[in-house]
Amino acid sequence: MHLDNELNIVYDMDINKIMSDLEAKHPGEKEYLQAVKEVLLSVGDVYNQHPEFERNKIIERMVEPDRIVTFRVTWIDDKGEIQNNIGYRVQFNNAIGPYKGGIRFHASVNLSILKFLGFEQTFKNALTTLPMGGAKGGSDFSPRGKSDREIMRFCQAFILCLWKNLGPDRDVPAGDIGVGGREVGYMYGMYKKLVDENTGTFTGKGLSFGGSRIRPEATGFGALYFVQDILKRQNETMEGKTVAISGFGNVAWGAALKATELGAKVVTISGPDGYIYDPEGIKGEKIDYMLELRSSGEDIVAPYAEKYPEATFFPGKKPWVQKVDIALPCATQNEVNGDDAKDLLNNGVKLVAEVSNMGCTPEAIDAFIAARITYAPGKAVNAGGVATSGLEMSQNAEHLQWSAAEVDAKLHEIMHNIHQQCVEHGTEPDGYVNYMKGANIAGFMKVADAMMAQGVI
Ligand code: 2IT
Repeated sequence: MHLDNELNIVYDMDINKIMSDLEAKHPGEKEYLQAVKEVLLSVGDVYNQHPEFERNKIIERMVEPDRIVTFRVTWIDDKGEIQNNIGYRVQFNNAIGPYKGGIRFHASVNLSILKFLGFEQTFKNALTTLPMGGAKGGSDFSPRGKSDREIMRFCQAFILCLWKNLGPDRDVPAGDIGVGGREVGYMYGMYKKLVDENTGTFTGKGLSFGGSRIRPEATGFGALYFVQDILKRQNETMEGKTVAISGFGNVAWGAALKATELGAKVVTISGPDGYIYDPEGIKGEKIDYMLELRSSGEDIVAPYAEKYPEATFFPGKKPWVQKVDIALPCATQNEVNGDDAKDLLNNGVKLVAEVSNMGCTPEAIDAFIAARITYAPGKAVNAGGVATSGLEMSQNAEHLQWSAAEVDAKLHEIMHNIHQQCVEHGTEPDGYVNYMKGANIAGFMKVADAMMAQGVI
């Protein structure tokens, strides 16, 4: 509660009221409402110390996207049949820079998911220290089992609907689940054809046309740099730690690569079909094999256990039942629930760092924090991906390409800085660092300050 001297009004953020108003306006959008609630619960105290935020309706303006573009994407499949999908771009907040965030192609994509991702992206991008606003886009198009030509035609049709809303200083998309280098290449190719300009209005591009070195590795590498900083504060290192990773896409690959390089043993990866447990560690050519598995387009990990008989495939199960020191969810939202958290805690897990966006449910987060183990949220841990996208934008703007060492050094510096912001804003009286609170407060304050400075718009 706070007495505002100027207006003599008592302010106190009423989270229940804000949430019920939001729910009435956006019924059933559970991921979006979940992401908003988490941030509001974290920032309540600092919000109440700033009555000017309330007077300017900062929260009410911040929780709604600036703009949503929705469009029908019509394309022709290999059989000559006409297919229809829905496409979206959620331009969430551009207070601190151009809209920036990935594109997701997955059958599960809907507005609730893209709004939660756009909301999270806004704070994540603020944490990177780079001038980028938040956005997210995508389609319910499923790349599973599609031919290369079908993927290309879909990407072209998608951009034909969206290109007018994009631009290097306006909105810069990138990849996410189902969108990697190939899809970015096809989308950028179509975009460039339409605008007839090489301004790099996409990140995650190929190295030969404006892409940044280290961008494919950046999300996983950045996550491990962040985990290294957490461990360093606890006088620990990655050396000898066992690690459970979920997923087997680009993010899981980068995380496995760096964790192994730092001396840890990665014992699991997973897919929609189940998980792989490899007691000898997923290292060397086995990490390269993840890329091969991914490029088959079938979205299954089972073949790993056929190729490497020392490994076991557990159909339909999640990896969180294995005994590990560190869990790195790298697949998708809400992939660690309350029961998974109990399993991890019962097996003595010490650190859970989300590399996926909102990888843990609120019940799982509460369980980790109650047990006083370290939990770090995706918007801090995985920010190295979008940060390196920001570095790609800088390289494009100056018409240069930096060395891998240069990009990696900047990525390191950015991750240190994010870790520092979390510690500064998230350290509790007993010395425990609540990384979720720290990340939410630091990201929120930066966006709120920028919105305040720019007036009521
Ligand atoms: O969730 C994310 O931060 C991303 N998918 C990357 C976004 C980007 O613009 O590089």
